[in-house]
Amino acid sequence: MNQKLTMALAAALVLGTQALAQNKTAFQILASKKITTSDKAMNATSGGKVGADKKSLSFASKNVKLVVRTGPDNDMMSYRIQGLRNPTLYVKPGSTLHITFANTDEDMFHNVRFGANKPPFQTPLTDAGSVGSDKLPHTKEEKVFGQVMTIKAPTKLGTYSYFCTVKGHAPAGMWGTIIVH
Ligand SMILES: [Cu+2]
Repeated sequence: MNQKLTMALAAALVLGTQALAQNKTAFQILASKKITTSDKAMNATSGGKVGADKKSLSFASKNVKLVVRTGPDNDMMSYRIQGLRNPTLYVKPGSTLHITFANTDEDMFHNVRFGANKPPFQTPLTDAGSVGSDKLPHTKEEKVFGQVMTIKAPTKLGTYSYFCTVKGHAPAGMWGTIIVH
């Protein structure tokens, strides 16, 4: 084998290994669809087991249902999941997350993204390296804009985040932790 070919093969091997390593720590989006929903529908439970401190939700099954809405008027820079504020989510490696997200805010755009980003979140925070919803418009009369997504959690154990990439939102508190354990 000539030297050029050997080097090209070695480079390909390195790239392949990196891609594999990235996949293990990355969330992957499998499906996504925009919906319109109602404020009331977004109070549905996610079916997680609430932690003793009421700050976490644990999911034993690898099929995780998450209903994620934005915070109320007096706490707009936050999420609510199963009534909890920015709860820490405990999921199994490689879980399939069936997420319904809706922006129930009356005057701001929001999204929810999942990634390896960690606080403090830099401004501007981009969508690069994370998956999740588009920036969804605020409610219009009774109409609530949402997105239904199927997202695969990383297979590598670790601490990841969910957050809003609208400028200034994550640094202001619009984020939570998701732990793959
Ligand atoms: Cu936001």
